[in-house]
Amino acid sequence: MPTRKKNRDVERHGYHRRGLFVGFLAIGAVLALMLSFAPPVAADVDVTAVKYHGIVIDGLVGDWAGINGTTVTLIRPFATSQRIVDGLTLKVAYDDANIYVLAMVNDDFDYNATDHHLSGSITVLWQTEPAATPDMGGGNGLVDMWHWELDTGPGVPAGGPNYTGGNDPIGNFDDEWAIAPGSANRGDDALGNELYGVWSHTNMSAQGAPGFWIFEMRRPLTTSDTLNEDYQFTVGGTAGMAFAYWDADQTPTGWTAAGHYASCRDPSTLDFSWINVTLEPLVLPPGPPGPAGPAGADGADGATGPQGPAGADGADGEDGAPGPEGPPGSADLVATTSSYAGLGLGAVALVIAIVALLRRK
Ligand SMILES: [Ca+2]
Ligand SMILES: [Ca+2]
Ligand SMILES: [Ca+2]
Ligand SMILES: [Ca+2]
Repeated sequence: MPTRKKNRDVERHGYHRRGLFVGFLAIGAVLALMLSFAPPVAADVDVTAVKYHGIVIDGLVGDWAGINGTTVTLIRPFATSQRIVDGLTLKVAYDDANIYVLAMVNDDFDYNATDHHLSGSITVLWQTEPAATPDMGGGNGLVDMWHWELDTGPGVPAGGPNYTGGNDPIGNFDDEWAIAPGSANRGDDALGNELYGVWSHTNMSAQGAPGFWIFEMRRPLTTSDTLNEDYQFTVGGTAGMAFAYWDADQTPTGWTAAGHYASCRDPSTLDFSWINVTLEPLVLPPGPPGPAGPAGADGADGATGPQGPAGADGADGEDGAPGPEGPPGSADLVATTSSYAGLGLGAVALVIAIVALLRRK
C-alpha cells in the first residue's frame, strides 16, 4: 500500500484503531485474569481462607491478587456429562469483621434486566448442621444459602443489611436456609439479611461474550441469627461449602431450578461433597530484636572495708649533727679541781685553803 494512502486510511480509521487498541487492552486484561486464576497444581480442593485486610466489594478483583484461588469443575448433578471444566475459581478471606468470598465462573455474559432467568445466577451453600449434605441439606440438616438472582445490574450493591428478613426485594441477593431440595424446604431467613455483594463480568461487550462472571460477596463472621439459618464462622474453624451456578443458556427461556451446575471435588468419582473452607488463624512472624535499653542509675556506695595490717618499722634516721663547742674553761683551781678531781682532791684543796687562811691571820 502506498504510504500516502496508508496515512489516509490511518486518519479515516483513527477511531476504529483506537477501538482496536482498547479491545487489545480488554483482551490483555482478560488473559491476565485467566492466568491469575489458573487451576492450582495440587488436586486438593480444600480452601484456606487467610486473614486479609483490603477487600472492597465492588465487582473488581484486583484486590484479590494476593490470595490463592481454588479451581474446581462444575457439573450438572442431573446431567453429569454436562460440565464446565475448571469452571469455578474460589477465593475466600476474612478480617476482624467479615468473611469475603469471590466466585468466578468461566461462562459467557448473559444479563437481562427484567428477567433474571436470562441472567447468570448462583448460590453459595454452607453446612450449618453436621449431617446436612450439599444438595440443600439432603433432608439431613440445615444449610445456610446465599442465593443470588440478578435483579440489579453489574456494579450495583445487592443484599442487606437493611432488611428485617432474608429477602432482598431489590437486588434479589437473598439470605436463605434449606433443609432439603424443593422450594417447600427452603425459605428466606426470618431474622435478617447480612449479605452484601456486587457482581460483574470480565467481558460485558455483548450478550454471549466469553469471559468470567465475578460474584464478590461478604458477610459478618457471625450474625444474630438464633434459628440455625446462618452459618457462624470461627477463626480456626472449618466450614463445609458448596456452590451452584445457573446458566441462562440452559433453555431458550433461561435457566431452570434443577438445571444448575454444582461444585464437584472429583469429576472422575462425581464427588459432590463439601469443600472444606478453613479460616486460618493469622500468626505474626517474630519481629527483629529491639534496640538496647538506656543505662541504669548508679548503684549505692558499698560498705567501708576492714582496716588494713600495720606497716613495717621504718629505717633508723641519720646521726644527729655534732653538738656546739663547750664554753672556755675557768682559771679558779678550786672550782676546777672541785669539778674534776672528785672528793679526794677537793679535801686536799680544802686543807690547803684552811692553811692559807690560818697563815694570813
Ligand atoms: Ca473488589
Ligand atoms: Ca441471616
Ligand atoms: Ca441464611
Ligand atoms: Ca452461558
